[in-house]
Amino acid sequence: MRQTEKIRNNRLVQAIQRAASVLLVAHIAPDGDAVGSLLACGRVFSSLGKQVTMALADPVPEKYSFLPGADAVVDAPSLSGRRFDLGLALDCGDAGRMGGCADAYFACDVTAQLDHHATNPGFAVHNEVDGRASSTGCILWRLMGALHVEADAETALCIYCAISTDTGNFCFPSTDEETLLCASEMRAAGFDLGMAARRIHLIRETAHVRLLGRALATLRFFAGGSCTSMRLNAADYAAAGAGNEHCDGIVNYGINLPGVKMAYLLDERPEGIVKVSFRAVRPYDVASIASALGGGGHRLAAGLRTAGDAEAVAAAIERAMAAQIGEAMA
Ligand SMILES: [Mn+2]
Repeated sequence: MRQTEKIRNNRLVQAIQRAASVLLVAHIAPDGDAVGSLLACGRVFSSLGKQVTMALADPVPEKYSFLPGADAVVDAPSLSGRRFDLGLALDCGDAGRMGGCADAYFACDVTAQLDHHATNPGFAVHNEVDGRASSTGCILWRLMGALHVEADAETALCIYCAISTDTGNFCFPSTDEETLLCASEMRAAGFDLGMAARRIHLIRETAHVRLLGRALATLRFFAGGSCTSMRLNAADYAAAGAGNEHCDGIVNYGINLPGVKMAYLLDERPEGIVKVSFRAVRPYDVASIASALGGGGHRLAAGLRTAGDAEAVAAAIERAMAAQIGEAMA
């Protein structure tokens, strides 16, 4: 069994040990890794006797509000005029990701960060950045090793949230041996996995499920069954009682089907805006299809917003997808 990678930055550990007051910040539009790492780090530093302030520029999302300490997170305006020995940023790929908390962070006597975005420019004095780590939660776990702090059940729950969300519930290829070792140690600390997994990974908002039902009713196969389309419009949102945020993830139902290589979800929004989400599996490439129509993204996940006619956009997408399938067959 491979040893956990150690924190390579001894000066970071010393800076933490010296600090009496610490400001912890994670990124805007916080996800499970941001919230989980922030709350776990807060508990670890509190256990070391430090004065801890946890801040987020945006509120903790409702689905993570059950995590221990979520109600102690403060907003950016409440930091004005306060000073801290150490500012530690978590899961922020660049300083702008701190949003309104950046000013208070850079006003700290010493700055540090834990992150796993390969493009991180190293904006802190002490940077612990590893682009190969599956989550910031895993890097925090390394730091806990360096600080000789063991996870209690509450800290373990927060780290489980961080690592399970950033790995797509341990499905993404970033789920390495270290991730599973970390998960194993968290499991042993005794948090309620069944409850946490249900809250974080299984429960969906009712409006989302109703909207999903309407999208699935439009599911159509083309290009010999290797591509799918789904459609939504303003009437679907109204019938489902759904808002824009309830569309998240619906396109995945179109790609996660046997034999399907590419999928898109076309969403006719009010004011004549057409929103399209694309998904592909290797070696197909939806980024090129999206960008040809004015959108962008990654090869396997891309998006598009256009004022174009919905039928013309759909026809262009299906031609481009069918062409890619045809090339691959040739
Ligand atoms: Mn992350």
